[in-house]
Amino acid sequence: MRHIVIGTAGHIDHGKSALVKALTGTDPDRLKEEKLRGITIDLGFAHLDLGAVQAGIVDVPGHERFVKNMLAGVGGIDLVLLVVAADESIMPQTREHFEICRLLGIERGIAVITKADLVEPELIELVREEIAAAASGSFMEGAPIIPVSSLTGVGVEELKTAIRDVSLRIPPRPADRLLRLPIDRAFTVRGFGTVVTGTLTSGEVRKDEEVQLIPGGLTARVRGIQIHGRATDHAIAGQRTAVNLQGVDLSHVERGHVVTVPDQFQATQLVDVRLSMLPAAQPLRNLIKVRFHQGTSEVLARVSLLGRDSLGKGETDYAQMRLDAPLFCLHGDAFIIRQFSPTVTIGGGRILHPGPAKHKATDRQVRADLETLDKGSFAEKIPVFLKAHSRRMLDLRELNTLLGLTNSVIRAQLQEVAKSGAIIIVTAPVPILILPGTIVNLERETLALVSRFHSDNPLLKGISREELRKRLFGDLPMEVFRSCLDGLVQAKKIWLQDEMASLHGREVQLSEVELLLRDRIESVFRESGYQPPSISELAASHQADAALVRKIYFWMLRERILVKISEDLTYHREVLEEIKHKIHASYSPGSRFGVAEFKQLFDLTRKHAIPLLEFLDRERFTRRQGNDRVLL
Ligand SMILES: Nc1nc2c(ncn2[C@@H]2O[C@H](COP(=O)(O)OP(=O)(O)OP(=O)(O)O)[C@@H](O)[C@H]2O)c(=O)[nH]1
Ligand SMILES: [Mg+2]
Repeated sequence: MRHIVIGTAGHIDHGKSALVKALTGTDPDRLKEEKLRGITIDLGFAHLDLGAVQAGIVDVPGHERFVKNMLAGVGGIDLVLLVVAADESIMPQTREHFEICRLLGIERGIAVITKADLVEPELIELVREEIAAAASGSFMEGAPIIPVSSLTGVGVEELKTAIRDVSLRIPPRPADRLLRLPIDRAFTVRGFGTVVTGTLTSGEVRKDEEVQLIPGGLTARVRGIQIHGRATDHAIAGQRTAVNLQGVDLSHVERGHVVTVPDQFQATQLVDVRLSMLPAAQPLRNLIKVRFHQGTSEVLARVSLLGRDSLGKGETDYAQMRLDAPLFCLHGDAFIIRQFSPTVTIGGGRILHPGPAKHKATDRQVRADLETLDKGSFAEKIPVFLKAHSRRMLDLRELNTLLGLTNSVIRAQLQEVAKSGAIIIVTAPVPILILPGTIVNLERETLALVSRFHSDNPLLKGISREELRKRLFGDLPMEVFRSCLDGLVQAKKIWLQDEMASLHGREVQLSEVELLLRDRIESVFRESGYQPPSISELAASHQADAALVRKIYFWMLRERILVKISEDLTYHREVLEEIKHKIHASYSPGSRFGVAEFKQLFDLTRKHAIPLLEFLDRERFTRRQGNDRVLL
């Protein structure tokens, strides 16, 4: 069974609502005022049961003052019924509605000549010719044109057959996208609470699942779903859907909000677009205010043209829209713009980037990037999205905020892009996508920083890993840092030892003077044996620059020539080895000895003996037991 959504379109009073009633038995005009005035004001809905084809019909108003309502209804439709009254033929809103369908990228239509009972057959033929001429070169070229009388019923069955035929040829909506249900109506039902309706443009929604409303970010639970008035557990893309939301108050929900999956999307106030002006439109001046329609929402916006003062009638170019209020849209979504006043439709196009940076109007690269987002393949677009982000990388989730694909689809597609070498995927809980050039730059900066660190700190072995990360990768994900460093280590450009990064192959080189001092300090520690000097004593006795002594002392610690065992006790490594030897020579493993014995063995005072014993405990050479030590 195929589910499709049909929209009516056409001039006021041309018989759209009467046609919906003739097709379905439902009068789509539901408001009191509509019945009173005999015109449609807001969207109306009906269900057309054609057996294998189940269609939701959205009936739109023809009055020029209500085109904004028409726009909220026409967004998600698969097929348009372009209604033209036989006694009036094509009129201004026939053209405006038709242009809107064209700009929104609607791909299929059937023209219906209504009120066929009112005119002679020759006139119907004239209207048919006018419609064919207007449709030429558009998505409706060659579309069926069917005369109908809603009054007598003539042509209604033929129209149903045409609708069934066209519908069965409509490819199913791609199943690769996440849930989006742009709300066109919100109301309360006694005993149930808030209900929203709309055309489920992508994905699916299930009973009891959690959903989010954007903008606003409120979450709710799906308490019930209805399709064409029947309760169901599950609705899919292409169905007119009513959702009973638990946990949100009606006052927080309105037309223009979108029901979607939780924690994935956010609204935007800046979008990059491809904008086409209608042939009859006034030229659009840079930064002029317009009405921006997308999905079921309408916001005011300024059009920032790229390095030009105006966009003339019939012209197409890239532009950035600054929206007055947040709106939820994705790459590839269609939109319409209408003049601020008087409100007429002047153009429309496609969203290229739903969350870009602000552009400099003169930046040539911007135009090239937008062209790729407009015309490029998926693999060509991804690097542009990465480039457009300030960090020049995105995690998979962030990228999908722009695309709205299902998890498995986006993962598979990105694997393909990575295989081509256009991006690098860094493994992380949420995989991170980076341009190869960004990694190259980070590696170059890392090498430069390490080598600068070496020249500033010649006696240090290298920069600590953590400091390196803070200085260069401060706001970048840990995994990116790790991957860069690993890459450099594998390429034998960096040495990583004891959490210290140094240039590969680098040895700390001491100057002549430093070498001499180093030798002297070493012999002092060797010769003083079990009672080594403190560092201040050391500096004083050598009459050398205290800072230099300190520097070399620290270097010797890092090189493990000296070992610091407590705040003010440092031993030569060999002396410590000797101490261990001597203990082994005097005791067998498992035997005990006390502090006094230890003092005696090495001829030590408490000042040296206690820190030494504690050091040996820490080294797991001995273990303290009461006041004694056990040799391990
Ligand atoms: N004789 C005749 N009258 C029709 C036919 N279809 C509609 N009408 C009449 O035309 C008038 C307008 O019909 P609607 O269906 O309300 O027109 P509409 O296009 O929905 O108008 P809006 O929604 O306001 O744009 C009504 O008085 C209908 O009875 C038809 O096939 N034959
Ligand atoms: Mg109507």
